[in-house]
Order: sequence, then C-alpha cells, then structure tokens
Amino acid sequence: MGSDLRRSLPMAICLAAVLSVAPLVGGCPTGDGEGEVVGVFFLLGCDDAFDYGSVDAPVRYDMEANFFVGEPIVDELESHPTNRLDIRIQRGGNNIEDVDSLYFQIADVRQVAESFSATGYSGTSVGYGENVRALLSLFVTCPTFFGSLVATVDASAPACPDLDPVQRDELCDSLDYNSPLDPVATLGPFAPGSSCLIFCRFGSARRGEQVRPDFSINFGDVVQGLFYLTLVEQRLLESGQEICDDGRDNDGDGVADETDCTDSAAGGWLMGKFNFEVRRGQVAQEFP
Ligand SMILES: [Ca+2]
Ligand SMILES: [Ca+2]
Ligand SMILES: [Ca+2]
Repeated sequence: MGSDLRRSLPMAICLAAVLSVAPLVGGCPTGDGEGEVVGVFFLLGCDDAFDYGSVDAPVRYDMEANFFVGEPIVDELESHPTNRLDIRIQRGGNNIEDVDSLYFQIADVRQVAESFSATGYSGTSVGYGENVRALLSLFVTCPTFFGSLVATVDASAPACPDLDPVQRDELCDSLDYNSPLDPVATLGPFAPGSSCLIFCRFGSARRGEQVRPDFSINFGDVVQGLFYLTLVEQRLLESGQEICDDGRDNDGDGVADETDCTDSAAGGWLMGKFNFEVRRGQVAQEFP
C-alpha cells in the first residue's frame, strides 16, 4: 500500500499539472536522452541594442541540450494516412516560449525509413520544402528576434556527404552521443554548406530490409542520428528574395548574390547528435 502510494503520487501530480497548465511541454517523465546541439551563427536585433554576433563575426553557440522528445503524429489530411514524426531538442522541459529549441519535422517517416534501409544510405537532406525540415527558435538567446532560423538545402551543392556503407556504419558505431562537439571544427563527414541528418537508428527500420507500407515510429522506438544544418532566416527564405553575400542564388534567377538583394538579419550553421527513445506522455505542440 505504502509503495503503491509512493508510485502513484508523482504520476497524479504530473497528470494534474498537465491538465491545469496547458500547453505544458513534457510535463511527465519524458525528455531523457543524450546529445549535443552547437553552432556558429549571428542574429541581429536582440533586445534592440544587442546583436548576437554579426555577418562578419558569427558567434559560437551551445544549447547544452538535455531534453529530447519525439512525437509520432498520424496526418489524416491526405488520401491515405501519413505517419509524421516531430523531434524536439532543447535544454530543460520548459514551454517553447521559455527555451531555445531545435525542431525536426519529418512529414513522412516511411520515406526516411526506405532511404535508411537502402544499402547506400548516407543521410537525409534537411530543408525548406523537403520531407525533413528543421527550425531553430531562440527565445532565450535572442528573446526579441521574432523570427526563426531554418535549415536550407543549396541546389548547387550536395546536401549530404557521399559515404560508402562501411564508412557510414563506422561513423554510427563510433559515435559517442554525449561527447562535447566543437562547432568550429568540422563535424565528421559534413561539408560546409550542407544540410543533412544521418540517422544511425530509425525505429524498427533495418538495413537491407523491406519497409512496410504502414511504417511508423512508435512509442518505445529509438532514434539516433547526427546532423549538420545550414541556417537561414525563415522570413527571408519564405519570401524567396535574394539574400546578399551568402554565396547562393536564393531567388532562383541563376545569379548568386546579385546587387538587388536583401541583407539577412540571421544566419549560420548548426551541428549535433541525438539518441533517445520516443516516449508516451508528451504534449502535442505544433511545429512553430
Ligand atoms: Ca539570384
Ligand atoms: Ca534576382
Ligand atoms: Ca544570395
């Protein structure tokens, strides 16, 4: 009886908190995992006078990530259901308005599983309009920067490295998800300007095995991976304008960095790794 009480009391408190403080993120024992999120970027216009670095002098960043959640979602909007997965990485389990967070949104997990199970898999491209998107929101580092940084794929460069199966397996097998990363040193196989997430485990998907049509990521599944993301300001990316001096042809007219361009207020790169089990009890939160 006594031990029953001790077991049930924290759960009762946890449930009460979830019911009374919506939307409370990760109120129950979730968020466990290991990983790192570091980068080098700049953000202009934090607290009016304060800039986080500049275009010419971007600044190191370390999220000190310790909270990892994955949320399977069934998207019923299409003619047949599509299984989605949202991954959120942050420091502590606070609501998104009170933390820096990195989101990955996988619109169709079966697509990722199919490429993952192929022998030649060497990563999944991450970018605006891709099956996997990533977004960094920085409510702590830069509370008055109301935009976000998003990962982008450069049409003129490969999003992912070219790894043979032996290199890829060695990379995954040797990865220590807890060891610190230096954001200035190159991370493993990624080239500057790439935007890629290499999954080392993706739920029940296995190398060389057929992927079921209804493949999904479920509670109890483990997801592991490492990533390198080229970040641009979401507002500018969505506008389709030419961004000055980023070496890319953002407006798709065949000329990079023409003089008719808009200065970016944020940009840089992010790298990291994660290893966690998808747990039940997470509170739904829209991709911001
Ligand atoms: Ca252009
Ligand atoms: Ca143009
Ligand atoms: Ca440009």
